[in-house]
Amino acid sequence: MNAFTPRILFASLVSLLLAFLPPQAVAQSKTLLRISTPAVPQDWHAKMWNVFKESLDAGAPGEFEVQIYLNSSLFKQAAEPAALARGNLELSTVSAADLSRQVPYFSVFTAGYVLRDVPHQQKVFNGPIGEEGFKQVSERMGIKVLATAYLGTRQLVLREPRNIKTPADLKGIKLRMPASKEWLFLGESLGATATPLSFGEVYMGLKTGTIDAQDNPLPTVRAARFYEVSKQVVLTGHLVDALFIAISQKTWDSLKPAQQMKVQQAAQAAARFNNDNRLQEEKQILDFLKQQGLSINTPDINAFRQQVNSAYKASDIAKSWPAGLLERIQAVH
Ligand code: KDO
Repeated sequence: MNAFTPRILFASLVSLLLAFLPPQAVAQSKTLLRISTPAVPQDWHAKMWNVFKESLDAGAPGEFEVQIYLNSSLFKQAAEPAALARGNLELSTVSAADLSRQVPYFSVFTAGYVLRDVPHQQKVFNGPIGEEGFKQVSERMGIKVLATAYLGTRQLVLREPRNIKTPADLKGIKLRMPASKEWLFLGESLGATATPLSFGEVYMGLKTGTIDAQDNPLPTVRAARFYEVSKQVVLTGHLVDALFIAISQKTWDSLKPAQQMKVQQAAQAAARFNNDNRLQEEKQILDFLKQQGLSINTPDINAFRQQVNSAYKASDIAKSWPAGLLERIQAVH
């Protein structure tokens, strides 16, 4: 035993105690809100969390300590919902695929060519359809959805250019998708060979050629610098993608009503910031990608839509959709 041992022991004991205390107790007067996301710093859905923090600091000064963890540095991609449910994490964004395992209602939103465009997406999620789904999420998953952020419209991006007009032209292409049944089915429905990989590994996958392609909204292609290791964009526009800003139900229930209101407002401000900037960027991004040397391929969207629709119709995935939900979504104008 050397002279430092007791001090080290004491420090370890303190960290151990802190780890077992509820987050609220750590900062006595302040409620700790930790945010975990796979988003890279330059992406709008990373930057929106600064807006969340600023809004909360201004609306409820001294009441919250907001800590933002980007690049999946706190929880792995897709591990966030379970962490939120257990109260091990306070805030994150969750995708429709993340929700659909426990709430099949959301599975329909993982399908290609269901949501037409951004106004359609926002109307659906901010109206009775969204309300009904989010209620199920809070009851079954212990997660409260605070706002819907537009992640962008997903396009295919290839490391080597090909002439892609119809789904048949994607045959044999190793298309990276996030690792879940719903995402992989979407990739297969487009005609490609879907390969699961986490977001953090996509850049290297493209660089080394372990994958031929990936799909993401184009602002993310810029933010994560995927354009450096890609040569072609194929404008399939197959998914008008959303991320739901979500808080652990345990955290939410521990807040006073006035604090809940401030948190809700901060989440809405963050979503607005993300949505406005992303939409603006999507309008100009093809110029940027062309300047980076990528070619832009416009495929036969109807051929993709038809193939994707019939693949879903015949699938087990669609069997889990509540009767009439797809038609209700389509009827929103
Ligand atoms: C991705 O892994 O392709 C994806 O776009 C899926 C989304 O649901 C979301 O997890 C997103 O990555 C991350 O936030 C990183 O941008």
